Amino acid sequence: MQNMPRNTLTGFAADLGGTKIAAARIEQGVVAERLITPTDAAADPDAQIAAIRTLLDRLGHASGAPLGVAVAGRVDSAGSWHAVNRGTLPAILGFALEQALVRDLGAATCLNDAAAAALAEGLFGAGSRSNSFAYLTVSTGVGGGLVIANRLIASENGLAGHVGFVSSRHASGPCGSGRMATVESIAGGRGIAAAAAAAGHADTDARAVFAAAAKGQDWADRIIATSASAVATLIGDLTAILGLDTVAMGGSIGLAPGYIDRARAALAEEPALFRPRLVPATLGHDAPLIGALAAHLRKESP
Ligand code: ADP
Ligand code: BMX
Repeated sequence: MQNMPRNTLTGFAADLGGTKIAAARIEQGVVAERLITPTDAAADPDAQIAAIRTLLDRLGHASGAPLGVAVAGRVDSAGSWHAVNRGTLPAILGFALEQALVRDLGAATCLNDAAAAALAEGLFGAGSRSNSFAYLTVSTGVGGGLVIANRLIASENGLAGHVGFVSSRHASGPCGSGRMATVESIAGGRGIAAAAAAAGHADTDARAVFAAAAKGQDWADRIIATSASAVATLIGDLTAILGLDTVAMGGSIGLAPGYIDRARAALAEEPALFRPRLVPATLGHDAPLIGALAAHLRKESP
């Protein structure tokens, strides 16, 4: 990607996902301080901005300081924010996010969380030497960002890269996007929790399913194996479309111990041509934060 020295990144970033909001003060490309709070998934956009602002205030953000904001959901070219999965963020139905951030915080750029992470990994991480790169987050949902021939793929409606909404032979139920049997509906955190409930374990989130699998519980192990298989099939499909050479995995599920090994084992069943290099995100949980600030600074001085 276009050269941007990592040490030129100084400012603030926020990352609003379906489960948690993270905010950070970034100095010379490194997260110097980070705060995390749970997402109130049902909250309206003004309340979401207020939650971000509370964290930024505590980090010493002053109006007009460089700020990148990564959010779950699509952000269109006018800076409006829409949930694609209405089950995850039901009150985000088209809101002028960039305008509101600039009004409340002085300066900001916003983009999808997985797109931000893909940008960061493409510039500074696992994708920096790749010609055809995908970042996948397995978290509340399954998100994606694509960096092909050194460009982050974007569409005017902000939907490009939403790879979690691809159909999956591992899935069968409805998805909050309105589609049926998507990768996200079986492999993401909400899908894992739904599978646990269907197996008789109500009120069990994905983290608890991983804990049960670690204790040797078969029902939990099967659910995680299905998630990893669905993600591996998605990687094979994306490779057929885009000729991927490298995929980086992020998100609390993607980075959970053992998950990437399961995905690699499932990917090993694909023919070699459909098997890109699969690695954990080099920047780990910092990727969306670093990418959001990078997007802002690139926009300010392209
Ligand atoms: P967000 O989706 O808000 O970006 P995360 O990347 O933390 O947030 O993903 C949230 C999902 O990850 C939830 O479904 C949660 O249960 C699950 N999770 C969080 N921590 C872990 C963990 N240590 N192991 C497995 N799953 C986890
Ligand atoms: C969903 C979708 C994406 C997002 C991805 C990861 C919504 C609300 N979210 O596919 O926009 O990038 O989840 O988000 O439509 P996270 O909440 O898992 O971090």
